Amino acid sequence: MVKVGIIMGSKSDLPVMKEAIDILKNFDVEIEVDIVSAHRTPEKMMEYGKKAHQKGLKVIIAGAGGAAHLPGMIASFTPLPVIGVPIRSSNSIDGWDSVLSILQMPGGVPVATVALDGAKNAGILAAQIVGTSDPSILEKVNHYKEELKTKVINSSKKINP
Ligand code: RP5
Repeated sequence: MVKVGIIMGSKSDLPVMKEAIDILKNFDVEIEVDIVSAHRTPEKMMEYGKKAHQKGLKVIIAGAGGAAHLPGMIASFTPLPVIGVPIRSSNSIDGWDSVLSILQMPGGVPVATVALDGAKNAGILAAQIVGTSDPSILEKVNHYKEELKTKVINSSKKINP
């Protein structure tokens, strides 16, 4: 069953959002991926936001750049947690516009905003959310954390043999 919906405002966002896709596939989390534009397909965005929880999704990752309204607007329609990925897109001044558009949500409508182009962390966070009710995913996240630890310990040993 598909657990995580990954949407983005344009196909030009895909090279960044692919990092979320790849890490979730690595965790064996089932995903669906689509292009949904807040400004260019507003009806599709509304439909997606309203129906996401009925399809069984547990969390939505939404990426957008520039005047990045997609994550916040999706959050306004869905009861699911939304993770926003600000993207340094071709229409972004320097990335700050994307970050602030997603981060500065009004009280009552949260979007869990990751770093600029931080789609990998969005994927990990989504896996962690799914893992709260799926022990096999939780175990994979734990294993991933162990790998991170081992890499640092091995680097340290190389410097201080
Ligand atoms: C945003 O505008 C999209 O999310 C994308 O980051 C940016 C540029 O879109 P394109 O002009 O490349 O389609 O809405």
